[in-house]
Amino acid sequence: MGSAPTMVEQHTSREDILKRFTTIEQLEADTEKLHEMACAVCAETWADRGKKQTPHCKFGEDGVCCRVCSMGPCRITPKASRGICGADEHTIAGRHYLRMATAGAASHSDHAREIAHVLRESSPEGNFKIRDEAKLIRLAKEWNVETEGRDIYDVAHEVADLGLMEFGKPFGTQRFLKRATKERQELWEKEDLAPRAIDREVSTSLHMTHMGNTAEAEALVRQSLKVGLADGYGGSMISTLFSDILFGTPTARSTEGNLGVLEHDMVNLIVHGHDPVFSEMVVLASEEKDLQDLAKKKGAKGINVVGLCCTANEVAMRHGVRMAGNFLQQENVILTGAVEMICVDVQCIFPALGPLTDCYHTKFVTSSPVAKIPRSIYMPFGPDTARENAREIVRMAVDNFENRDLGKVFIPEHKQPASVGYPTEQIIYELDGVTNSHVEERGSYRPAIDSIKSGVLRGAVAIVGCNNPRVRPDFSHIEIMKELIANDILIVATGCAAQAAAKSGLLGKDAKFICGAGLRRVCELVGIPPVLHMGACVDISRMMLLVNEIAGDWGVDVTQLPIVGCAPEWMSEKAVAIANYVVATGIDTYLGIEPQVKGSAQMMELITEGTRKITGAGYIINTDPRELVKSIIDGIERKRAALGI
Ligand code: SF4
Ligand code: MSK
Repeated sequence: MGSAPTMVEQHTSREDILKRFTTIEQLEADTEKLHEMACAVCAETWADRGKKQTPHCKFGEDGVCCRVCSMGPCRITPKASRGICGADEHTIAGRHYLRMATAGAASHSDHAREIAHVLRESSPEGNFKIRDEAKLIRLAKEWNVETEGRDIYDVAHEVADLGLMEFGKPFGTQRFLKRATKERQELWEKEDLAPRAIDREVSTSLHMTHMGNTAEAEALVRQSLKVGLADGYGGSMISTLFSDILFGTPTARSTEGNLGVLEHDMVNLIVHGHDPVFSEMVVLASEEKDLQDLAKKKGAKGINVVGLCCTANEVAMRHGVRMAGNFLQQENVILTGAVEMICVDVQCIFPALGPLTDCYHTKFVTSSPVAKIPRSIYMPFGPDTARENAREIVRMAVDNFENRDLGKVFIPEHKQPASVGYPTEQIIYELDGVTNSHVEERGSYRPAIDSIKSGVLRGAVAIVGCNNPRVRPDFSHIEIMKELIANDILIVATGCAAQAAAKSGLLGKDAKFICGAGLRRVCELVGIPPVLHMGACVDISRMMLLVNEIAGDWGVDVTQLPIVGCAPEWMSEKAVAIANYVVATGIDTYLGIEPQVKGSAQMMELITEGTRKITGAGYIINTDPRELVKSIIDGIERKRAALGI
């Protein structure tokens, strides 16, 4: 249980409390100072390249440039309303949108496939073991795998095989669709949105968008929803659940966030990317005594592994590893001059890290054939050799400590305490504590539902996605979160949005002092922060499970819940896949960056209103964060009014 506020806390003004957080201006000042240092060593940053790319190509921004065949490229202009084949702006923008969703679904799902293969290779003596047997057994039973009297690894291998079949099975739809409410399952069936094998939906989407196939915008939007669902209830859900089985289901733990987690007197090793198979091993290797001793022999106090982007989320919530920051912080860590190595696996890795690390002593290690990058050291990483690979990587970082150039070092001091690791199980366990003080009996959604019904909590928002130089980076994340919690709206956060919260201090328990009275009471009763860290991008599948279970317990459809999604600064194709499965689940999704379909009135209508007629939800787009947050609050209040609460 959380503690009541002390007398001091009760009498501290909101202004004083706000001083405990790192402001956007402080974050920007740190970045500016680091960018000045980049200039001094002739290194280029995203800000320099961004200037050279501005203004952006209007055809690309509007989604009306097509190059899917070599008769083109074709652009839609006032004097050319169709491409050479006759495709109009709706077809061109729609095809591009579906291709984005497809690339996103393929990326999450290929990540999942790797993890399924690792589960298949798991063994008691091997590098990868089963850490959450109970979750494995529950999943085995759900999938009708015999568990009685069997070795746990035999069960794991059969579950892994079934998981792998989800990618290519010739018949049937995704197994995890059954985790949605009955209403959703029926709707997906009726609307032909229930995804078949993941690879089938990816292939069909690419087939549909090949020259000379689908030209109807609505059909392209419908397939975007379907391929999105193949990600959300296929690839992402498999990835999340299999990771929990292999590495343990996360639990609440304390850590810190922002560049101040780098240490002057330690070997700083950054893990960046998405796949926990890689980062888990590096973290474990860094704890081995001989490597720690080697670091001391080299003059360091030890090895400081810190995370970046979604890898930060993965290792923070399972090990408490500290988090250096989000997507646009990846160059900043190098610019501190204090990083011996940045090692990466897949997704969201700037190719710029190659030339940038050349300006410093930092070693840049890539590990996956999926993400080979010029001017990196490529060290392939496999399940059989994982421990040796990881030890080699750590040893290389340690050896590099003596090459640090102290004249180039500047570590900004800002860092904030953060509570991380709130998967579905932990959230419901904590929220059940609002009315149930018997720890061992907790596990019901009723108290959470009752808190929303009574208005103590007005609702919940899932804030997800990247940060993006098209807007003021992190500003929207931080300002929207502050405004929502001040209005008694609980936040669950993943990905780089969660990292923005960590950098500012909003994942810390002090954030309760800037909440509305209702949310603050909940936070104090159960000892949670008002922004709950739920994990990486693939863990948005956890959010889908949470809303489906709450809707099921409440006895309403998901569309009726005062729960919405928000991606204020999204940038990646994965975000398009995510937004599609969130909307397909019946959850309104508020976007702060416009999808690149503005040149098609039909597409704009379809993604904001058209999907509502199919799934009951759509996008609400506003590039002004203050207006965006106001529309979120209004949307939640409208849903409450419709429910009569
Ligand atoms: Fe042009 Fe049609 Fe080819 Fe696209 S598919 S490049 S619009 S001819
Ligand atoms: S890492 S997809 S920048 S959230 Fe998942 Fe961050 Fe967006 Fe990559």
